[in-house]
Amino acid sequence: MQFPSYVKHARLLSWVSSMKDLCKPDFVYWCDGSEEEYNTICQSLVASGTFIPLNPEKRPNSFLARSDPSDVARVEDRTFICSRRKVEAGPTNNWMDPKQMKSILTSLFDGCMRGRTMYVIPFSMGPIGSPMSYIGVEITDSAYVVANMRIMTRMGRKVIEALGENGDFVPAMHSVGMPLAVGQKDVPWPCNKENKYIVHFPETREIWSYGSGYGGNALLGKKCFALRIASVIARDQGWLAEHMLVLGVESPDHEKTYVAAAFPSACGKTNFAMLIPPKAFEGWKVTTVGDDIAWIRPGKDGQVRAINPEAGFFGVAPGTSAKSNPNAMATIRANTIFTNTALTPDGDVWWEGMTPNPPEGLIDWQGKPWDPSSGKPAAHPNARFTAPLYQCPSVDPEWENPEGVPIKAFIFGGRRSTVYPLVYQSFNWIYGVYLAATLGSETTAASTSAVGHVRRDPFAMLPFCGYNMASYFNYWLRFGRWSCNPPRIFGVNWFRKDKEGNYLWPGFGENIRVLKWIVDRANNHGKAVESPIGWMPRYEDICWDGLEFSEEKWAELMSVERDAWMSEILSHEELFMKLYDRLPKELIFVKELMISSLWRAPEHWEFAKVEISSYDD
Ligand code: TSX
Ligand code: MN
Repeated sequence: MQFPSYVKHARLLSWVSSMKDLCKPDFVYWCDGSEEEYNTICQSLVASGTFIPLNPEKRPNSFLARSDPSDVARVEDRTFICSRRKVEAGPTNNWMDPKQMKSILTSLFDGCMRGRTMYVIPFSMGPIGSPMSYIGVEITDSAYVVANMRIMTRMGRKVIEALGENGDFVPAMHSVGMPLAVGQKDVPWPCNKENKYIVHFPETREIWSYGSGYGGNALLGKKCFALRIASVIARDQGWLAEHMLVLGVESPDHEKTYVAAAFPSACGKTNFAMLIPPKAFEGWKVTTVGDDIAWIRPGKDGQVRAINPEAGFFGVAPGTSAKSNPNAMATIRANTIFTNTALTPDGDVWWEGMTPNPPEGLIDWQGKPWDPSSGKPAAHPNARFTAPLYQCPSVDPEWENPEGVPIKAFIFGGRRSTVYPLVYQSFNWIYGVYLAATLGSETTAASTSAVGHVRRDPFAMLPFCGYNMASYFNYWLRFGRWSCNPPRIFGVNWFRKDKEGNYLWPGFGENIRVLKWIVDRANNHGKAVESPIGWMPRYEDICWDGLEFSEEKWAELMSVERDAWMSEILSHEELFMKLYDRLPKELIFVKELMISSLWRAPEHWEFAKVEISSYDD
């Protein structure tokens, strides 16, 4: 079998050749990344029944894929960090000895591509040639993966050229784990129902994924490379690979400020990345650099800069609507792959939350006529769209700047119906690391555990950190010391409720009011008062143009209750206990200082009562 003559990279050629010998595919195909190739791949997916072409009038050049019902999400219990020492993976990751894992994988991959084509996908995370970018090569037996990788990354021959003869790349092996015997008919969504492995070797910087064709399990540039492997490379090289969106805020006088924000799942991260300010905020604009991952490093001038390593959105469809996120709806108007949404009779897609009422005659995500009275959703709750980033109306003009964009603030937010105020600024970097390390979010119906239970998700990185989480906290503390003017750190909570269970804050576009205060603070000209947990905006520090919101409601939304915080801090301690052996001492000290601040402040801290004399000494 002949490899393309334009590939001159000896290590790449020998790796592909040895993987071909191991997996024993019928064919090997090197992806060139061209549009013709994309069209050919999509047509072959239509022919195999994996893709359903959507109505070109409604959704040009777009397709619907239905996965196997057993292969609908990332599999965290099958995700492994295989460092030589278990302590390097830490208590929050699954671990196995790398030699033992390699031997399991070698036998699983032996002959796993029989009857299939092995695709070689060279891809760049970040703009090709940027000093902040990294190259990977994914080998896969899934044409669905090829089509998605073409949208999500810069892919193909131009990456091979950037790699040259000696460039560094991360090898990423993927198989759906379903070889075909001679004459055996394929299925639309091949996968392995019994056996799945999502494996990372942080020391040798390799990824091996077996048995799943879905999302982060199979599109290896995203969570596996850009977060788990990149977090290790970043630690070794002095930068950060974070689970963060990046957005720009432009004021009416054209002051542009970029921020990066981390949220656990089901907090509306993509909606925030594409926020449209309300009418009263005319002249204000939010622009989108990325909605999921940020690679961040201190520039030569000490200014922290970020790139989005991705080139597309792999977004959760349910809940996305013209009301919640018009920019996302415009982004997915064409050239989009939908996975596990419902299908309308006129060949378009639909999901829960897209319109108030479902259209009639829907076909559900499993391809069956949908019965609205069944109580089952028409689209899978984790249904996705894959769409190019440049199609987003709010795309930032600098989104492909090879130097990245300057980051002035880090924002961390969770879904918390109680305890946490709408917004606060940490006193300093160390308090900010505490805030991020103790990030938590209430589970929603979309998750598997009890609704309303707080799950800790430090830095929104719990499933995505490729090394010991406590070492990661320590690394963040060190990172702050290198930067002479590190980004300011903020906490936000769009989801606080009143005693009747109503959301106190309107959220969505109105979040620009919070964002304005944050960028004002980050640029050193916003006002705030000191609360027991950090700096906070008073009612008069927020711009209320075009929104009726009472001072009383603000006091409730922003209150800091001693008792609630005491039990909250106990729950932080639970996390700290789990990470005890490497936990940075700074986090213990901040915890103690917060307890003492809460005791010295009024039991129910709110702005109306903030006077120095009211502090109980
Ligand atoms: O995405 C959300 N954001 C961020 C938007 C920029 N959501 C959806 C989360 C599900 C993934 C929100 N939901 C937000 C929010 O700020 N806030 C809420 C809670 C909420 C829901 C409905 C209303 C208000 C708040 N409705 C009315 O007030 C009418
Ligand atoms: Mn994510």
